Amino acid sequence: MASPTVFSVCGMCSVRCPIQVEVEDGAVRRIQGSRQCAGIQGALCARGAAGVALLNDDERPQFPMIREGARGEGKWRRATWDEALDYVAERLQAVRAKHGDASVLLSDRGGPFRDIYRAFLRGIGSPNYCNHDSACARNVQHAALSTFGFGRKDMAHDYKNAKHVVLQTRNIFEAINVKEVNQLLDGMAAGCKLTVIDIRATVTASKADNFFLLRPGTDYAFNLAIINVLLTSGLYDAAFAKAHILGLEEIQAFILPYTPAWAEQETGIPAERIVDLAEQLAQAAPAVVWHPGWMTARYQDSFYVCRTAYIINALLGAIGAKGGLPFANKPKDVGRKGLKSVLDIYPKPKGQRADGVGWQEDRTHFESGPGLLHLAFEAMATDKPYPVKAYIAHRHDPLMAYPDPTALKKLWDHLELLVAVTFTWSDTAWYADVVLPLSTYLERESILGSKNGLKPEFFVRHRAVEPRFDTKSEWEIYCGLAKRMGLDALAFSSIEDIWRFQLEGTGVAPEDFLAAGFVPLTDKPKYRTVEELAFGTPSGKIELVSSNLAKDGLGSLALYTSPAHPPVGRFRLTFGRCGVHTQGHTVNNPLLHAQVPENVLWINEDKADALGIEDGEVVEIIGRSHSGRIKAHVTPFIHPEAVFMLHGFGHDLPVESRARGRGVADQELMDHGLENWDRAGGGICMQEHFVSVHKIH
Ligand SMILES: Nc1nc2c(c(=O)[nH]1)N[C@H]1C(S)=C(S)[C@@H](COP(=O)(O)OP(=O)(O)OC[C@H]3O[C@@H](n4cnc5c(=O)[nH]c(N)nc54)[C@H](O)[C@@H]3O)O[C@H]1N2
Ligand SMILES: Nc1nc2c(c(=O)[nH]1)N[C@H]1C(S)=C(S)[C@@H](COP(=O)(O)OP(=O)(O)OC[C@H]3O[C@@H](n4cnc5c(=O)[nH]c(N)nc54)[C@H](O)[C@@H]3O)O[C@H]1N2
Ligand code: SF4
Ligand SMILES: [Mo]
Repeated sequence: MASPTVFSVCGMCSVRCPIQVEVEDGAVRRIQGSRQCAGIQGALCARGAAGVALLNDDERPQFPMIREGARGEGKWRRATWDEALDYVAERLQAVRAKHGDASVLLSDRGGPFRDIYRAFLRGIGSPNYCNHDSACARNVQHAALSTFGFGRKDMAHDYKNAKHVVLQTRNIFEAINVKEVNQLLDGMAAGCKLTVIDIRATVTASKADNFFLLRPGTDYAFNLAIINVLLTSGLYDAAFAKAHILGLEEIQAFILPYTPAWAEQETGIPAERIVDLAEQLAQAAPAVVWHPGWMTARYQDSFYVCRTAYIINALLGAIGAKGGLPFANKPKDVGRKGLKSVLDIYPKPKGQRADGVGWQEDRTHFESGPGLLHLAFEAMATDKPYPVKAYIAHRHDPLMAYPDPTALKKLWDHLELLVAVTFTWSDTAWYADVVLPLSTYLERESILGSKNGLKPEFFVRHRAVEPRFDTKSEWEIYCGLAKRMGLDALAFSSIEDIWRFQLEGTGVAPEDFLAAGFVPLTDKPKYRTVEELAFGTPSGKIELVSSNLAKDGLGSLALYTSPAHPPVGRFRLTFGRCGVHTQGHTVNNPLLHAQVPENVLWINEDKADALGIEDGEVVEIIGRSHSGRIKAHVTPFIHPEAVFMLHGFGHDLPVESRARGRGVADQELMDHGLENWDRAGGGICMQEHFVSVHKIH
């Protein structure tokens, strides 16, 4: 019997805020942010509050389903769990026998609960785990690795103590992480300045001290000019640079042509404003956060935008600084033992990855852990370096999350097995051979997670109520498959057994999570000094000049190439998020749908005028082979070269009555987009597409 208040974590997006769920007679009455968490204090975003609507929604997969008709036709056979798991296990075994263990691919959305299915994949003997990140933050991650030798999450953003925060391609008050939003608001209340660099005026921009509306795709020019000013005017932290930075002289020579006056031509931002920003930052240093960006799968040079952002932080001495980018602590950094990893039940498979990451020429500088999914998709069609014939999309909807779904389906048609594990319908689930329906986050528990930070912690998702339908938790699904496939060491029969396995030697017990859902591993935030830390680069320093990049024939900073202006009559297609939806998977949620039922097309008022388009009018947007109808949002607050729409709309599944036929899907307007990716950072270049907009006569 569940207790009246269950402490758990939200599952409406990938942030996983701590929550408390009030349960009455086996039903969820109310969800609020955890009152036990100082950074949350009861707060949730709108999506978190709409969790009850997800739970109560009947328009989600309710039982396992096996495809009967053609892929995507929507003819399903209802199956029992035994049938569905037997079916998947048998098909996986058949594919392994025919094409080898490595022919099985699994992709997900990353996160702290993935060890259970990664262990499953390892048990099978496949190295082909990928996450979603080549369509999200791979460029930032690789920029961090090349500059510091560790990942982007190994540093925190200390908004609360910052004196100046720069958000570039980052709309923090609409693309939300509740704790971060609260910290930034606290920081701003204490006098922190906010600078926003965007192509349109967002909610975040409306709160900025400095707002730069620049030409789409010219951020690299902007950043090079900032570096130019910092170095040529001696505004950088010379002592920090001497102690910790490698390659300053080379960069000093490289940036000489990239003056603010030059950048003005590119970005449209007056040179004196760029100089002024550099001066403001130098005054606030080292308590400065120049955000390196999050959704950075946008341009050919996005990797270098992220790298220059990190370089600017380094030049200001903000790396490792209080109020800057302090180092995130792992359990061992605060003298505690970390969780025992379920992943390590099986050794890392020895074979090479199908996406070529880590071994193929030009791909050695990429991080092999989550690989580059679009390249694994390519292998499905080419059978190079070897066949990929079974694919499990776990918490992943690549038909929405990658460009050009028509092309992607063709690649998937080479698969002998396509499985989707999900709690909402998605284009991918609809196209799958088997749908394994996951319980919503309120109806399932997870393995324990570990969060690094100034105060590292362990946390858990507790089951608040029993599943309304015939759905299961991840651990039940993968342990069930493991049992059927002879992977006995992974065939746990209860979640408590898994928790006890993970907690071995940590001094923490499963019961310790009941009171708050998380267990902090230290009382106070711990700031480690930069002197205490070895950078993971080959030189042990912050590498402005990177030997790893050079090995793959890449520049440490690329020569600047001006992004194309849209051809006459066309616009650069740009996209982003709003505060009340998560990607594409909440648009059919009754409460959230009521808030924002469809996306609209932001278009600059002068351009709209010239096309005779009025605010609110339905217009046609045309890509190379797809088009759609969408309401125009005519505004002065977007750069004239761009049109902008929210991502995640334009659903057409018959099982989603609310979302169906509302708005336009941006990914469909990105023909050949799977082939356009950044060789330096690995990210897809999703904003290198042009569209035309027409009045409907
Ligand atoms: N509410 C909500 N919050 C979310 C999510 C969600 O779906 N909904 N998703 C989460 C995820 S997975 C991610 S990755 C993050 C994404 O977080 P963000 O990256 O902050 O969010 P986006 O809205 O994708 O993009 C940020 C801004 O980039 C701007 N932009 C577009 N092109 C350019 C350009 O050329 N230059 C500059 N300077 N700006 C440009 C857009 O106008 C937009 O305002 O949000 C997370 N938080
Ligand atoms: N054109 C375009 N493409 C984009 C973006 C864009 O802005 N424009 N944004 C990119 C970004 S930043 C990202 S992060 C990706 C996101 O891409 P995805 O990760 O594919 O997006 P989601 O909608 O969050 O989740 C996909 C599916 O997983 C299910 N799901 C959600 N939570 C869970 C869970 O805990 N377990 C399981 N098993 N299933 C779950 C959802 O119901 C949904 O069906 O898309 C990227 N692609
Ligand atoms: S940011 Fe919102 S949706 Fe995401 S975990 Fe937190 S409350 Fe849930
Ligand atoms: Mo993302």
